[in-house]
Amino acid sequence: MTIVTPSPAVATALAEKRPVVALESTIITHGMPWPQNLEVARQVEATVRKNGAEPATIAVIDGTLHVGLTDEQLEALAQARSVAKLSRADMAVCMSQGRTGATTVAATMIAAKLAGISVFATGGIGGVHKGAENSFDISADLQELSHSEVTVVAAGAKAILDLPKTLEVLETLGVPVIAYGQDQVPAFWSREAGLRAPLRMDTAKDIAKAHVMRGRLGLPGGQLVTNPIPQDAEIARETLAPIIAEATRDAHAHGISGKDVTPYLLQRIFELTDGRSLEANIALVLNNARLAAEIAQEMCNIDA
Ligand code: PSU
Ligand code: MN
Repeated sequence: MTIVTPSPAVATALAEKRPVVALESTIITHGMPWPQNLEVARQVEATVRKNGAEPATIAVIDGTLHVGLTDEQLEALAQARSVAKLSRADMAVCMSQGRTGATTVAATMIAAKLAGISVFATGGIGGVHKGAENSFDISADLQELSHSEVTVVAAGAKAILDLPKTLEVLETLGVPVIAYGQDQVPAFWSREAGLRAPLRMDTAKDIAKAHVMRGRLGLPGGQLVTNPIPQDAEIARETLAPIIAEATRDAHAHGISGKDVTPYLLQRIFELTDGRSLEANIALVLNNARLAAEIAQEMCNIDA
């Protein structure tokens, strides 16, 4: 473990085989506005702790791949103006040049695996964008789910994506997509996407057992657990559909492409919903942190 630098608390938890939950940092730098981003990052860590696991927020700071950040590091990231957004393709370059970058789902999975962390909580994963048949815009998160042995807890793929195509790609890549406690896949801000989930599980223990079994089979890659947003925080699909369409049109009109697409859409939807999308985003992230902590605990029970 030389290429990753765990914080003292994370190193101790891992050495004692206690549950640890990895957390990404792109959601802090590119997914939410200041100062809510810092508040949420702290709340997510507190939620993981309250539910019996050690949080490990991951980021590259001055070339070092940190697994577990101090509060000062968290605050500096949250306030920073132009932090790089790191996926699988950019991590090594950022580190070799001694720079600072926030990790997406893909990069966080890579770091978690290197550190020996099996469970990761986030908001939504990247996926196949609407119009991908022309733009070819498919997040590296999907491929990473088929590479790195980490169970990722998300509230579904963001509703700004083409959800049916995202599910098809995950199926092609051999990634188990598990809906937690319901038959349908959730769609981030809404509980239901109108699509049946390939797999359903109702307990953290079942999810942990499936992760361990996948390892025993020697299959590379992790699992995607889609956890529906709490009922009282959801925004109806019908309400969001025209807003997403407008945000997507704006992105086209402004020539937004590549890495900038997801942050642009999230910010635009935040504006168009007068901040309601952010409230929902916060509720679902905390909900995912809770479930991830439970799964991490169950995995420790199995390993013992
Ligand atoms: N979920 C959010 N906000 C975000 C993201 C997810 O609520 O900003 C980030 C994640 O880090 C995810 C990334 O990995 O967006 C996907 O970006 P892209 O589509 O460019 O791969
Ligand atoms: Mn993309």
